[in-house]
Amino acid sequence: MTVRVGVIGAGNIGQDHIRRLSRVLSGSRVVAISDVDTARAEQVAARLFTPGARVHRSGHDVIAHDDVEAIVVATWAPAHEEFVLAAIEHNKPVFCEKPLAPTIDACKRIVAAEMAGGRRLVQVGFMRRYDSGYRAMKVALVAGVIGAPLMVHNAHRGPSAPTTTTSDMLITDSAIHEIDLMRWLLDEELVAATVLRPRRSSRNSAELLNPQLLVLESASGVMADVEVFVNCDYGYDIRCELVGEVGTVSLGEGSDVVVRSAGQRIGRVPSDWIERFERAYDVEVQAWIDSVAAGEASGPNAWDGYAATAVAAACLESLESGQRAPVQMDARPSFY
Ligand code: ISE
Repeated sequence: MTVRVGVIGAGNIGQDHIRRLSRVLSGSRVVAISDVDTARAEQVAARLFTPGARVHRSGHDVIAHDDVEAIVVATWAPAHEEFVLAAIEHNKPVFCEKPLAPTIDACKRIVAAEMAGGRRLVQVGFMRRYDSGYRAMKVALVAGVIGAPLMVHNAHRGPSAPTTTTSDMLITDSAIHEIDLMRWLLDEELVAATVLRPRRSSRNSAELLNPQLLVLESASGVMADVEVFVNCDYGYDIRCELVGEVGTVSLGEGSDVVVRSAGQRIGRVPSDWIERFERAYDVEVQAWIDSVAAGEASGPNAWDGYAATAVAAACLESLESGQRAPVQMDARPSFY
């Protein structure tokens, strides 16, 4: 069976998903594309990825089209809600890039609409759950190899940030990954957050609070720190070390080969997340396609999207106040 997919948003990640849905994965075909910039959507469609894909003027036309069975939402975050809600209204499975939505209220509206429809339709693009390194860490933790978890040290560094980056986005766009991962890895909720402001990098505007240091607390008392540093210049560097009572488990360094030569040991630092998590994205989107074909939702769901945004909201509160902020989160409904 081939799942006919409509993609809304043809920027970097949208294009990358169109490429993988058309050329890399099995069981999918992109039949419709839209973007706020229709000319860009047309260029992307013409660039051999998607012979025959129709370009629509609006994402709503993509969702409504009879030929489209499943939707990918890869627009900027504030537009996620309207398209995810429309997909639910049309009873079509939807893969939504992270964050599910930037505000708690928007996430709650999505959760309420999905529950009212009675069918799980939403998968959120937390691709790191599909990364072989993070998965191996979870396997080691669950197997008891390091004992009970106590602390997690994370770093989320990128080489440069667009001028449109705001201080809040270090949390809502970047650290949202670690927020989701900590919930998934530790298999418990995060209950409080503190955000510290180290000295600002002189390489960005004076308004941008970069880097930031987050401390997330889990219900059982595990503390996870997250360094978010979005213009470190040297590459895209993601780290995670989980400290348990009798051992630690860490992510590998993210390069496939290490060259030893002339007295040096050299490995590549990826240039961006598309390179670093290429395989995780492939596994993630293939799992989504397979779940659509099977008619059974899987992967991070709308509730996970809501929970991550609720923790991000506590981080934003702490960034503003300088105080520790408790996470306000509803009880998880049995639907999830
Ligand atoms: C970006 O939006 C992403 O989604 C990347 O995964 C993340 O690492 C980066 O920091 C964000 O800006």
